[in-house]
Amino acid sequence: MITISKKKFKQYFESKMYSLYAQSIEGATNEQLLNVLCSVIKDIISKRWIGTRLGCEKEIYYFSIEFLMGRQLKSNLLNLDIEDTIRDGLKEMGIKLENLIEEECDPALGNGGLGRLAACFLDSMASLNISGHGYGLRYKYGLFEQKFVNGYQVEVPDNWLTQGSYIWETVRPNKATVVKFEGDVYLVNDNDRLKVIHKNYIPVMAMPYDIPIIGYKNDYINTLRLFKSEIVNRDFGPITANAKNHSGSYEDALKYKYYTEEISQVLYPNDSNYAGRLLRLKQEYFLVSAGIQDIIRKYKKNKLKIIDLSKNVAIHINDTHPTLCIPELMRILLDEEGLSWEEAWEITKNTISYTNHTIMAEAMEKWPVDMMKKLLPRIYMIIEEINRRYLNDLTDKYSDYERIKRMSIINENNISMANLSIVGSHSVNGVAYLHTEILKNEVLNDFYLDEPQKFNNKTNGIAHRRWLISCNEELSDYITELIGEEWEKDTNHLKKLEIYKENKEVLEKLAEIKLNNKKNFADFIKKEYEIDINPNSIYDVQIKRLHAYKRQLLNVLHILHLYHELLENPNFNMEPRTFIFGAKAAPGYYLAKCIIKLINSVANKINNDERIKNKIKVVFVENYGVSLAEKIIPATEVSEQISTTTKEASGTGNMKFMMNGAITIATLDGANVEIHEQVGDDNIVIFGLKAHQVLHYNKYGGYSALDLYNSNRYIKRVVDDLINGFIPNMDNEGRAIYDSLITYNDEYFVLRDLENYTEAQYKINKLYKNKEQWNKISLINIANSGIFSSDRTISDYARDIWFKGCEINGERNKL
Ligand code: 26W
Repeated sequence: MITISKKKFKQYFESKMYSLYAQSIEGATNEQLLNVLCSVIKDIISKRWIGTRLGCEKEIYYFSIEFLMGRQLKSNLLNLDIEDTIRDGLKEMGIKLENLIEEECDPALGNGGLGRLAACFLDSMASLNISGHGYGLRYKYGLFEQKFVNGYQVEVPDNWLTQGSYIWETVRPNKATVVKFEGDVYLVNDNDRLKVIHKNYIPVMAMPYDIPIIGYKNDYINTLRLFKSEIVNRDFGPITANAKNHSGSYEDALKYKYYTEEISQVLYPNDSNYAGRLLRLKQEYFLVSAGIQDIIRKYKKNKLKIIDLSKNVAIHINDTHPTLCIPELMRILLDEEGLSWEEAWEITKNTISYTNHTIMAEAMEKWPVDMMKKLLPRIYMIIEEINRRYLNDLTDKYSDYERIKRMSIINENNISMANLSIVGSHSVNGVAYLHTEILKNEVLNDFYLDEPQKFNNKTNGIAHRRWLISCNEELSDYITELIGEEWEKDTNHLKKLEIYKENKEVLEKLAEIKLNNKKNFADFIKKEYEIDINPNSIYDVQIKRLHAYKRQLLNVLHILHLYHELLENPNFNMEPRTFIFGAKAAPGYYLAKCIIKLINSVANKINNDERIKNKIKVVFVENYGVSLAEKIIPATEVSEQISTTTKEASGTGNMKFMMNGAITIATLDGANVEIHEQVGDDNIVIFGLKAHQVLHYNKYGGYSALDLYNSNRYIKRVVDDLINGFIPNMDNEGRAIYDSLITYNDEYFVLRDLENYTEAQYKINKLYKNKEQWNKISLINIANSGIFSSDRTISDYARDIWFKGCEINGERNKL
């Protein structure tokens, strides 16, 4: 077991202080102290990190263009089980661990759900002793920093590598590879075999930076390898023989430098809107080629036969962004390993598996044929051949030309990355039961009917070590006091908490812990925003990316309704409530930015309106991300999961709130359906259109927002607020939102669900009045949240996808 005595730690710390900064601890900045601490921990784990590599079982490689890792110090100390030793050691040197934890940067290398899920999955794979590694990009700039200026979102570049490097990374120059872009491809006959020559390409070096992924108290350390794009700065021999020769002019050299470095420069801030930018395609191929080459290099070093690749390696693509893994693996197996097409295709399909995270049409990646052909000539040739052979198979089986056209990978000069992902994978999974059913019966029905065996569901999960044990220590310690510590390694044990659901003392203690977390958060809000929130009010929270389908608009229209009710009748019976929002909008998403302005304008008006005596407060926290979520979620009582049913594939915030004892108000969308299944009708508040109703409206129409507006005065009242000046300085934005509802007929049924949502919120208000009942519901949600640990999710992926068919008497076979 990796461990260290307090005495040893202090010695290491002092000597590291001198070696890094040639100064003593006295007078050191928190940044310096943090760097020293992290560097001591890296030393402690380094031997074990290398050790974990040797002689392991099947290697899992998780490709994702986003990893939203959050801060690492606290979770590394937890997983190494040395937190108390380090805290006490630092204390004796006059240093507060909490200050260093707050000092650490929060690498925002992701947009939202998809990126955070990838991070939770890495934590679970390491904690389950699965040799699972991440491949991603080391963006110089992560997701923009959000500032509110006069209620408007303003984006500021996220210059997170202030010190030029990231404390937890280790650069691996000797593992660098070259990725080839553009150029021309020739097929030449080389003694009756076709040889592929790629000439005049632009070589870009992929420099690997490794971050340790430490398992939970199991001495198991995996790797997240992030690639940075650079000029090829050394001779890679034959690999770069046919590269485009540069005239060597300064301009040329500069142009080449920019061409290479811009690739891993910045994360695209779109959360579900395919922009089709050439640079994004370069990013996707750069990640894929660097990763696949790295896998094959390591694989061959282990003297394993390439023909057995799929027995020893599993490659998982996180949505379609890394889908070029399929033609890239084919390229290497064909052009470098000399396998036949059939052999190469069999291996590729059996090695790669794909997860779909959204049904939103605007999120579907469709790359123009010309763009692909010019940037990646060899890859395009292979995609074309994959499609030709696939269409052959289909035309042999089916005569429905329209259907075959829909299933084609290349269509109207666009390459459907979703279709390619399905055709080139042995497994296709959705991220929640309802989502997977919609994929099978609606969005991907053609493929499901053709190859049903590929489709399976893997309901998302969350790393409970970060989202409960680490961010809510008081609750976590009390749970262990009540039911023992087994739950920490197996969250199914949380179910044992149900025996306390009638235990007054336990329920009161839970309420006390929640109140403490609320007070801590109130202090944070006071310090950060000078806003006073009442810890005895209901903390009602909606934190997620700003998107019309997530319906932050429904939430704020309900707040406006309550506001009017209070203005009309100050004794309107409602428990004081604090509405907390956190959300970034993609910079080019105008309607989302209008809704941010609306929420801030409503907050400004309500928070300064004496007449309502603080019965309602609205707080929009700036720059929402992982670290803020870790502060807000433990203090939350009402979890807002109000997306238009069928639109939210799963959601994972919903699971984090449940595990921290919040009560969910939800539509039966995504994983809300499975949360409802776990807790039952009495322990969640459900409202809104059901999936079949939304699907029916979308197919056959019949919804008129205008009719609702004209027939319901409450709806009319709050919709008119958007344009009648009731909310100050909301001119264009109010009009734009009004038009999205009335003129463009409310695509996400906000007005259709408003009345039902208001009733549901009234039910929450009533439930809250009965403290004991509320606390009982809170306990039942915690007790039934075990299934939503990403350890369960990853066990499902391992059993059904990655290790499928390589069990020996139930045990995963060791290589
Ligand atoms: C091409 C632009 C783009 C970028 C990101 C398109 C789509 C995405 C992601 C797939 C969007 C995303 O994060 N989806 C979310 O994935 C979560 C993890 O599975 C789910 O819980 C959320 O419901 C889903 O919206």
